[in-house]
Amino acid sequence: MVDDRSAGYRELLSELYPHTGRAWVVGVTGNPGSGKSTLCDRLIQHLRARGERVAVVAVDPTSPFSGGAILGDRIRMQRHFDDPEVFIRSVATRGAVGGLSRSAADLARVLDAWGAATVLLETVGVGQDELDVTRAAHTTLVVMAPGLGDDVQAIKAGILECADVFAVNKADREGADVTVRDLELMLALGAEVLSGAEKKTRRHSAASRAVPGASTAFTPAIVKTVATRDEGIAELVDKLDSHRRWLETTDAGRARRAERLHEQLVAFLRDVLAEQAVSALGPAIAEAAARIAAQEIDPYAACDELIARFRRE
Ligand SMILES: Nc1nc2c(ncn2[C@@H]2O[C@H](COP(=O)(O)OP(=O)(O)OP(=O)(O)O)[C@@H](O)[C@H]2O)c(=O)[nH]1
Ligand SMILES: [Mg+2]
Repeated sequence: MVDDRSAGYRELLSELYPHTGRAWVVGVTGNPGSGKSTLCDRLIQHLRARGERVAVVAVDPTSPFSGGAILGDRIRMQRHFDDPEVFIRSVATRGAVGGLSRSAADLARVLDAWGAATVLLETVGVGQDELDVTRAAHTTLVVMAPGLGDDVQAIKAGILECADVFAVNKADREGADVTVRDLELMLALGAEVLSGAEKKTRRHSAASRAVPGASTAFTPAIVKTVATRDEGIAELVDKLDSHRRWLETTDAGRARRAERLHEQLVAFLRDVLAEQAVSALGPAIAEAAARIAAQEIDPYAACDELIARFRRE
């Protein structure tokens, strides 16, 4: 119901809300084929071993041809399907602006209410959709694999700021150490830039000095894994746990959680407003588009006109 946004889903989410707030949401992202689903399968196994209830939402890019979700994830995580304490679901991205982020955050909430201790959100790639999913997650795991062409250059954009733990998967293959070294270098450079910025803000604000630990950024961990052979997974779980502890026990961690909730609210507001505007304006949007095409009006003025009209509705 929530995934389809059937009538009444928002009321349902509101009713579920008081039962949420306990689950730890982990976003798992990385290039196609890097081993995200196989790693999720292992993570389920390790989390189940400590008695946790686990949920997985695998977000598949909607095929431009069939419009359906690819079911690779189900195959990779098949052996957990008859475990009643494990819930696995594939959802398709819709291509609508903000649609994915909202859906992923909403689904995570439903599973939180169900009692999942951990919710894994698997997404492909590092585009805008994935950054949105990251906003819905407490902890973001970025999966890389050597020899896939997903060298550090390729993931630089955007992901550095949101990666909390890196798994260099397929460590049984050549090139894993190079990938680890590249990542370390990139993180060191990032830390340098960050600490420079921090020094600057500190000079200007006495407040940041007054809050102990307020500027203690989390240093992302890098773990080599072989998902197919269950190697490095215990260490990976360990690193994910330490990020969770950082979120829960430090001022910087708590500030980050608050910031994410704020971002989520803004994203939700944007979605709902856009939805309401589009449905209220109806054919006026197409008319404005036609006028833009005929060079009668520029898109900026058209936008202002539409907003003014929406406000009058
Ligand atoms: N050699 C090796 N192969 C692996 C490892 N982990 C996964 N694979 C294989 O890599 C292929 C892709 O794995 P998936 O888990 O489906 O990767 P994915 O990132 O979920 O893929 P998409 O969801 O399609 O983006 C499968 O054939 C896996 O068996 C590993 O550590 N070493
Ligand atoms: Mg997958």
